[in-house]
Amino acid sequence: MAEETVNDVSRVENGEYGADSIQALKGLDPVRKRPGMYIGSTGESGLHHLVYEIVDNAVDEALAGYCTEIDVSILPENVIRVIDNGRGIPTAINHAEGISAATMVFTMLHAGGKFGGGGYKVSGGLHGVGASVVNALSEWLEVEIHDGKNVHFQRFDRGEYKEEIKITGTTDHTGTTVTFKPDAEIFHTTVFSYETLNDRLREKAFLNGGLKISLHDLRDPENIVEETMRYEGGIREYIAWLNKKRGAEVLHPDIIYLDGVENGIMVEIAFQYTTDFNSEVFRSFANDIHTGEGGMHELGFKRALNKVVNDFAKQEFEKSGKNKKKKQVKPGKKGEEEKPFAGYSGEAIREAINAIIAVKLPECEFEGQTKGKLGNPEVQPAVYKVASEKLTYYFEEHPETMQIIVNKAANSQAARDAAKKAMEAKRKSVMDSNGLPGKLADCSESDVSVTEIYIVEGDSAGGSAKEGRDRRFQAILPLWGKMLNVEKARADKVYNNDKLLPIVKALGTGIAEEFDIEKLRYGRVIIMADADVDGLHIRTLLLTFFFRFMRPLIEQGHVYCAQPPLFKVARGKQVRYAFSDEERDNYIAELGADGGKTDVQRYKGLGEMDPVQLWETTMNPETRTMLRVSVEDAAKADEIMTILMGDKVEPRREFIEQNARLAENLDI
Ligand code: TTJ
Repeated sequence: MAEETVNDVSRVENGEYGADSIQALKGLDPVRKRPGMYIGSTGESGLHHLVYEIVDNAVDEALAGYCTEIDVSILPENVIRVIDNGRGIPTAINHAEGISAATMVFTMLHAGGKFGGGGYKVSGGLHGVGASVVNALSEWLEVEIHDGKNVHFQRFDRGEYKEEIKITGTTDHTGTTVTFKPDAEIFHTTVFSYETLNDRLREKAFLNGGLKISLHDLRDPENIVEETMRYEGGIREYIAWLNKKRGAEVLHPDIIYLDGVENGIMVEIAFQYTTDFNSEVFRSFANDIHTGEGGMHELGFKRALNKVVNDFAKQEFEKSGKNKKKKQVKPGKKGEEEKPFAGYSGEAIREAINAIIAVKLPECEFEGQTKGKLGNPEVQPAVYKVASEKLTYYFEEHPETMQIIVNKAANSQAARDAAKKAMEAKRKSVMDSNGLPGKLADCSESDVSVTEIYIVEGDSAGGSAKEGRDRRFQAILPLWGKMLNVEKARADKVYNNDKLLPIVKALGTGIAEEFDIEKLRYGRVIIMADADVDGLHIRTLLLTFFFRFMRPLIEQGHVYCAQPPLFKVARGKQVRYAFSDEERDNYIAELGADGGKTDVQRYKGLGEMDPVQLWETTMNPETRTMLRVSVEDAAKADEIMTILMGDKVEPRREFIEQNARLAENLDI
């Protein structure tokens, strides 16, 4: 660092930069050196993050009550422009620093948080690093501020400015416009995806009900794409939208909405049950950041839901119990005392729920593998209190909805109890003497820190995998038979399914309520399927199955997808394996650089590879690439499954039309 400062000074002495730019450079240099530390990655996700970072500042202004519209445009050359109608970033000189507050926002790390004081901020969250980071990572950035009187303007190049902020005109309104071009020296790609921005901005619009957010793709003047999103009903409308998108049938007409502020924590919950089985959809957010791994807010709501539903169920039970006794008591038939109501399990109560939980708090702590879990302990009791009080009140006001939900829980509990019985009966009959499936080629190690199981579709691929593997730590389980549609299946059906049962048995963990991660027999569970549509289908089914019946397996990062190559490019003894068309072309160019002929083979399926090739390309830990499956990937698979397998034709058709590129889009 010291060295760099000296360099900066010398450049100034050469007259290249003014004193102010030194300040900016010193502050933002680390951002350009290690961008990943600030925005997660320099790939597509990091690129899009720049937009959210800027938009979040405007959302904060909306949360403070001063901004009603945010307008985002993708301009030609992938320049982004964000306009809000807030108060405008203050332009006056900040006396501590001696420069304009607006300049500080764009040149000092974390300077953003110092303004506006108090309230709930969505910026400053997970990667909420502020506008200065966006500035540092942009080839150029311009800010224009309307304060109701004057227009203020400043320009930055890679975070540095040559001119102070200046007045360029007059104005009769207030607001902030930020325009920037992400730096191609930093990002692997600078091409924005309209879909990605649209998804995220829609989420923001739902999470901040009433706020109008529009997105315009103006890159091609011949083909302008745009959408304005404004949801007066906030997360209530989000539930309705999600249900419609999945084609889910609802169990009761009303979307239940609970909100309140407790201990400075703003809590909002919306939920509705569907007629599905085995689905439980929770989408939670903390300060507008999606918490894919859940956390304290989800726990608080689940506890409240358990308590309130069981309280009402107990009341019902006691009422009907008394009635029964009056009618049925016959002389001489004593000892028929009813057992006290034991309560339904959380899983039974949550079956088929579709819920959104959004909290806003002064400072979030994110934990977990992907930093997607809300850790603040004070959030759980706050959500519990708001949810249990408001839900009790809601059920008192809407006894018909309460009745439907209590009945659903009762049915669900009965099905689960039946499943448990079916499982116990099956346990003994189907398995080998050692309790393992007959087709499993087990490994010799038993230490889960090294063991892996490959779940392989097809007997021929299974054969190659068995021969090619390292049998010390790699087990192979070929799949056969008809795959079960997991969508409508309850746990008892899983235990009667020829294809899924061997997986359950091989993993050793049991499923659903019985699931016990301690019993897991392999540290890595690897799905190995062909790189074609059938393979995608199998993968989607298996992920849906894991998502529904063994979710902790995914949450704790045990599930992977193997990545078999698509092509073999050979020139004599030189062989390269390519995982994409682009890679194939590169290898053809490389091996055929002298004009010689290369031989290209396309693998249609895993079965076409011999054991040695399969080992080298897909199974050898030294050379293979595998994708770890995140809960989000699995949730996506689950959503797709619901749409593809559900009985609603319309959403399915719509989905297939919209996802002609399904195989490419599915990032699993
Ligand atoms: C701060 O407190 C005084 C009044 O203005 C508050 C403020 O900073 N408002 C504000 C910031 N509105 N909009 C922004 C903003 C908008 C964009 C698009 C980008 C950035 C970095 C800030």
